[in-house]
Formats: sequence, C-alpha cells, structure tokens
Amino acid sequence: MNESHRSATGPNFKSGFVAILGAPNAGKSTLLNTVLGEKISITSKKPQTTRNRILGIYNREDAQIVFLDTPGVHRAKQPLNVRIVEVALSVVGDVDQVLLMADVSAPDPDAEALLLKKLAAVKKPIILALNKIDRIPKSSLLPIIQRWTERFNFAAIVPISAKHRTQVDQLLADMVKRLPTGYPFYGSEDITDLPERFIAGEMVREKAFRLTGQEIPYATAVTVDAFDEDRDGKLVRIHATLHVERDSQKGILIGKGGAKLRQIGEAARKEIQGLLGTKVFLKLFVRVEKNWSKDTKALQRFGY
Ligand SMILES: Nc1nc2c(ncn2[C@@H]2O[C@H](COP(=O)(O)OP(=O)(O)OP(=O)(O)O)[C@@H](O)[C@H]2O)c(=O)[nH]1
Ligand SMILES: [Mg+2]
Repeated sequence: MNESHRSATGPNFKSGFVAILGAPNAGKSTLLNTVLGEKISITSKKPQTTRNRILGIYNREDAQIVFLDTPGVHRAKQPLNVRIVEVALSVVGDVDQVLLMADVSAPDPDAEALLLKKLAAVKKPIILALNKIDRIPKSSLLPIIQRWTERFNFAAIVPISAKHRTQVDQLLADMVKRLPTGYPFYGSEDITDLPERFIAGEMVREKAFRLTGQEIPYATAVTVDAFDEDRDGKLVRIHATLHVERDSQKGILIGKGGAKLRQIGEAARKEIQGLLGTKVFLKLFVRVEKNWSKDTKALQRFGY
C-alpha cells in the first residue's frame, strides 16, 4: 500500500468494492457517472450498452468506494451476450457489497428474478436502488418498495433518480455505512483504472449506439488502432475502427456521402476532447468482420 494513501486516512476510514448490478437499461452507468461527476461509462436509452466491467472510484474524506459498473443481466443466447452476462455476474465474488438497481418506470421481471436468484446465496450486504423515480407518480412508489421488501432481504432500499441526482447522497451514505474500515485501494485523485485509449473507443461506440437504429448498435464493436499525443501534449490523434458484421451495416454506418460517420465522429471527438482536455483529431474507419459477435476469437480481439 502506497504511504500517501495511508496518511490520508484515519482509523474510521471506510473503503471497499461495490458491484453495480441490474437489468439492462436500469441506469447503472448513469449512476456511476453521476457519483463520479465525470463520464467514464457510456450510456444510452437502448439496452445492453455496457459490455465490459467498468471501474470507477468515488473518493471523499471518510471513504473510498470502488464501483464496478457491469453489463445488464438478462437471459442471453448469443455468444457475445452470454459472455457479457458472465462478466457481470463474475464480479460478485470480488466485491464487499452489491448495489442492485431496478428501473421503477419499466420493470424487467425476468432479469430481476434471475438476479435475485443469483444473489440469494451471496453473504454480503445487498442494497437496492430503485431508480428513475422522476418518471413515476409519487403515490406509486410505496407499493413498489413494499413488493421489493417482500421479495428479498435487502440491507437497505433507496429510491433514487440517477439522472437527476435525487437521493444519491442518501444512497452513498447507506453504502458507506456498510463498508469495511480500511485503507483506500487507489489514490484520492484517481477516478478509474481504465486507459484513456479504452474510454475513447467507448465514446465512439456510444455515438454509434445512439445515432443508429435497429441492429447496428449490437453489430458494432470498436477498436482504437492509434492513439498518439503530439510532443507538446496539446493534440491527440486517434484512429478508431468500427467493426460491423455485414456490408449492408457498413453502408448504414457510413451513410449518404459519409454523413452518418461524420456525425458519429464529430460527436465522439467533442466528448473525447472533454475527457482528455486537449484537442483531438479523430479518424474513423468502418470494416466488415463477418459475424464477429458469434466468433470467440473475434470477441477476444475486441476485448470481450
Ligand atoms: N428519467 C430517468 N432516466 C434515467 C435515469 N437513470 C438513467 N436513465 C436513462 O436510462 C437509460 C439507460 O441508462 P444507462 O445508464 O445506460 O443504463 P445501464 O443500466 O447502464 O444499461 P446497460 O449498460 O445497457 O445495462 C439512459 O437513457 C439514461 O439516460 C433516471 O434516474 N431517470
Ligand atoms: Mg451500462
């Protein structure tokens, strides 16, 4: 343990790992970004946005929570989805506490039942965040809390709006209370262990996810092929490739006269500039990699 981490803490300092689990689209990544005050995990209104374990570090005077944002859990059949659900559930063994998230405005009974079954044997505090309360009338909240109380023995249940930061501090207080005392795992300035290069690729994937419809988001993987800082550190040049499964998808992603790809590139570039605090030159390529989402070797190559 780094000495500088030690000196910042007293005997009552709380620290630990927390997995954020839930059905696709529950708002897990939105909550992580809200808590960190910075966007490190991509979000969208389409389910199955997150595909990897995303680590985010929440620091304050008396505590450090290391969050593991995970892909939405659902009954998966496709190889890519089976893989990402495995990733989500595998983190439970590595954490001190589980934060289960459910969307009160659009429940997912199948995924929720699957999650509760998986969590039944877990001997760690499990906190339930009932998210998106901004989307339902106040009067319907109490019966929802009642139903969840009857279903599972949660350490705490906190209604929140991750998007509007409603009751998020209350949720954090409930989590910190149940964390072990101990030294922080990361420096107090760190917010993630993810390389900027990876997050930049995710930003590109998010824009492709958000700016295209139907099958394109799910058929797209992104690799960052070059990430070079200019000598004076004022400009970062990035080359990224969007991999799709079919020629027709490539056509949609590129758009008429390249318009769609330009739109994706421009939106991603702005976001990456915000992340890096430098100017960014972003060049995008599109490649057809036949049926990559069903090919174990390709999945590995794309980081899944
Ligand atoms: N109204 C409202 N929308 C929310 C709230 N939290 C998240 N959302 C929206 O819900 C959608 C899904 O959010 P994400 O954070 O991507 O959900 P996720 O659980 O990470 O989804 P996966 O990664 O696909 O499992 C996005 O459009 C968010 O803006 C909330 O508190 N209120
Ligand atoms: Mg997510």
